[in-house]
Amino acid sequence: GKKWTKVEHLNSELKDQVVLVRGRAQAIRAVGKKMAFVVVRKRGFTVQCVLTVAPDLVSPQMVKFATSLSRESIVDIEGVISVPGQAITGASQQVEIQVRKLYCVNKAAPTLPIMIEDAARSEVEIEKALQAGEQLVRVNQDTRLNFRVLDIRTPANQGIFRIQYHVEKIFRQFLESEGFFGIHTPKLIAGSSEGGSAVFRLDYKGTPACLAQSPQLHKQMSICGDFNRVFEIGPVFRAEDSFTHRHLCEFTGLDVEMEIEEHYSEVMDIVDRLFVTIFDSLNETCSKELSAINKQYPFDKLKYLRKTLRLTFEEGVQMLKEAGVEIDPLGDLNTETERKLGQLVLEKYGTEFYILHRYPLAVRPFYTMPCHDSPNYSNSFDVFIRGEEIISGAQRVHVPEFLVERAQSCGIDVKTISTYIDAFRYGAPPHGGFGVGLERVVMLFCALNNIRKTSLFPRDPQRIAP
Ligand code: ATP
Ligand code: AMO
Repeated sequence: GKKWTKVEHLNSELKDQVVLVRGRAQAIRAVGKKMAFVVVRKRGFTVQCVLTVAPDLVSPQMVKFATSLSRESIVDIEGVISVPGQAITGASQQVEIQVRKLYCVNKAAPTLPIMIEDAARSEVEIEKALQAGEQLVRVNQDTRLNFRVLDIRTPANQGIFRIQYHVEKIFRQFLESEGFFGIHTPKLIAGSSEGGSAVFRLDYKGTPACLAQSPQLHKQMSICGDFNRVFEIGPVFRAEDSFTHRHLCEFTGLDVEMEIEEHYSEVMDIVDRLFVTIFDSLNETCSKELSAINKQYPFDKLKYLRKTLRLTFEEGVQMLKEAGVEIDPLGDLNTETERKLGQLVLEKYGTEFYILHRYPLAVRPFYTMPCHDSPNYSNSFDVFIRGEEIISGAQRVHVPEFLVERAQSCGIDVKTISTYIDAFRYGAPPHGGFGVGLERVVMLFCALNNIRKTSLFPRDPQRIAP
C-alpha cells in the first residue's frame, strides 16, 4: 500500500523527503501561469503546497488544473518537503511541499455557504482584516449551525469535539478505577423524573409517556438492585422554553450513583478527584486541541486547586451579602448571583472551580435528603466552573414512606413514579450521586460563550436540524 503522512506530522525533519498526503484544498492561489499555491488541510492542520512548472516538478497543464479546483475538494498530493527561509503565515505547518503530482479524489461544489478560512478567524483577526479593507464574510452562529458539516471543519471545532471525547474518556477511566461500572437506563419513561415541567411528552402505544429528563430514577433503582457504584453516559431531554446560552433541549449527561457509608461528602470526594483528574489530563494531553481553540476563541487557562474548595450555601450567601448582594437565604441562586459568587470565590480563594453544598431543601428535587441537623437545608450540592453550574448532586431519600411524603409535598403525582417508590420497599442502602452536563463542562473549561459551540448538532427550542 501507499505510505501516507499526516499533515500535522509534516516538519523540517522530513526535509528533502518525498511525502504523500491527502486533504482538502482549502485555498488556491495562482501566480501567473507557471506557479500556484494550494493550502491543504487535514484535521484542522494545514500545509502550503507549491506547484512550479519545471521538468522534475509539474507541467503547465497541472498548474492550470490546480487553479481550477473548487475549494474543499479532496486532493492527493505527492511532493518533496522544503523549508522556506521565512515563517509561513497561511498554514499551520512550517514546511512546504514542492508538488510533483496532484490528484483530485472528489470535488466540492464550486460555491460554498461557509468559507473555512473566514469561519476559523478570531474576533480580533476579523476586526483587523476588515480594517485592512479585506473582503470577508463574518459567519454568524446560525449560519454555522445551518451548515454544521462545513463549520466543524475549522481547527477550533476539530479541537472542541476531541476535547469533549477526552472528558468522556477520563470520566469513564477514573470511575472504573474507583470500582464503578457503566449502565444504560431507558430513555422512554412513564413520567417526569425531575418533577419539572420541562419534559417532552409522547404517546407510547396509547399510554402517555416522556423522554427521560435524567436517568435519576433508574440509576437509583440500580443501587436498590445492589449495583453499589454505577455511572451512565447518555442523552438527556429537556423541553426548555427559554432560549439561553447554556440550555439545550438534548444534551449528554454524565451520571453517577453510589452507596454512601457515612456522609454525602463521599460523593463530593468523587467529584473532587474526578474533575482534578479530568482537568489535569486535558492540560497534559490535549495541548494541540486547546491551542487550536484558543487561537479562535482566546481564553485563560482554568484556575483550580489540587483539593477542590467546598463552601456551604450559607457561606455563599454571606459572601454575597458582604459584597452588597442580598438574596433569600432559603431561595436559589440565579444566573447573575451564581456569576457574582464565582467572581468573589476567585478573588478570595483563587479558584474558578468549586463546590457549593447544603442547598436549601425547598429549591431541590423531591428525592433530595434533608440535612439531619436542619430541615431547611439538604445534603446536596452544585458545582461551578467560572461561575456557571456544571453539576447537581445529592444524597437521596432511601426510606419509602418519607419519599412518598417528599414527592407529595413537591406536588408530584406519586402514581406516575410508583415503581420507583416500590424499589425502596425491599431494603435500600443510603446512597447519592450527581449529574454532569458534558457540553457545559467543555464550554466552561474553554470559556466559550455558547453551549451550541460544544454540541455537535445542537437541539434548542428553535432548532431540530440539521
Ligand atoms: P437545574 O436547575 O436543572 O440543575 P440548570 O443549570 O439548567 O439545571 P436551571 O434551574 O435551569 O438550572 O437554572 C438555574 C438558575 O438559572 C435558576 O435559578 C434561574 O434563575 C436561572 N435561569 C434559568 N433559565 C434562565 C433564563 N432563561 N434566563 C435567565 N436565568 C435563567
Ligand atoms: P440537573 O437538572 O441539575 O440535575 O442536571 C444536571 C446537569 O445537567 C446539565 N444541564 C443541562 N445542560 C444543557 N442543557 C440543559 N437544558 C441542561 N439542564 C441541565 C447541567 C446540570 O448541572 N438528576 C439530577 C442530577 C443528580 O442529582 O444526580 C439532575 O438531572 O450541567
